Amino acid sequence: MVMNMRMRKEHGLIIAFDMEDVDFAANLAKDLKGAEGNFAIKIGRTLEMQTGKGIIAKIKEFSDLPLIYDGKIADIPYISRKIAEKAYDAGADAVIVQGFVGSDVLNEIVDLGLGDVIAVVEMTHPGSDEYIQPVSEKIAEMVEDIGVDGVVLPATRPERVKKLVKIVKNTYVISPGIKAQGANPGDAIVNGADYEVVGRAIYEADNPKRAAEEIYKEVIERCQ
Ligand code: 6CN
Repeated sequence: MVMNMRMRKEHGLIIAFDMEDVDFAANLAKDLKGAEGNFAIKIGRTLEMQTGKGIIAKIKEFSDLPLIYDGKIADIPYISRKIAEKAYDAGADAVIVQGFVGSDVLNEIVDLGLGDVIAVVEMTHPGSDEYIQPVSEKIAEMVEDIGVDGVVLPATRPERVKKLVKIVKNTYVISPGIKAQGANPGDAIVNGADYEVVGRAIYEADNPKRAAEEIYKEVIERCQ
């Protein structure tokens, strides 16, 4: 049985592993061991689809950083629980679940008690305004009542981060959208987020480890 690491409410950078090259991913995980900063790794579906859930165990073998499985789970409670169980069993410390699917799905995963549950409250892309944003305050209230561990809020809309963090007082906030989607390092953290999430700007950089350290430094400097 793999022990799961709980994440804390503190400043840090989550590196999105959305690359398709499994060896590159494993090497980056190894490289990040000595990196200067507070990091976690988020494994996305594009990487998972290369090998299946085994990629979670493989990255865990090479890394001592917290591992988040970003399946953006959004199914009926029974199926959602199964997906989360498999991810935790493979070594994920946290799983990401869509908040809009409703409280029964979130409760089902929280009740497993196998690791952190991170709920998506509002997304970074323009289409998030169409259906999610009009209800995201209600989603935030619902996930706060349930007692999830973390939430996703959009760094691409810092004013939304500022507003929504007031509702999700007891969870840590992770915010994607930095660089490739237009937000600047620090935009979410200065508005109350705890972690910023960066993918392409790190794994597509010439030196991904150095890019991670530099972006981390930029983020932290903005909150001092
Ligand atoms: O820095 P990039 O734009 O390359 O990657 C952003 C990462 C991706 O893994 C994407 O799936 O953050 C994730 N993400 C999430 C929610 C959201 O609203 N927008 C995102 O970009 C999550 N989790």
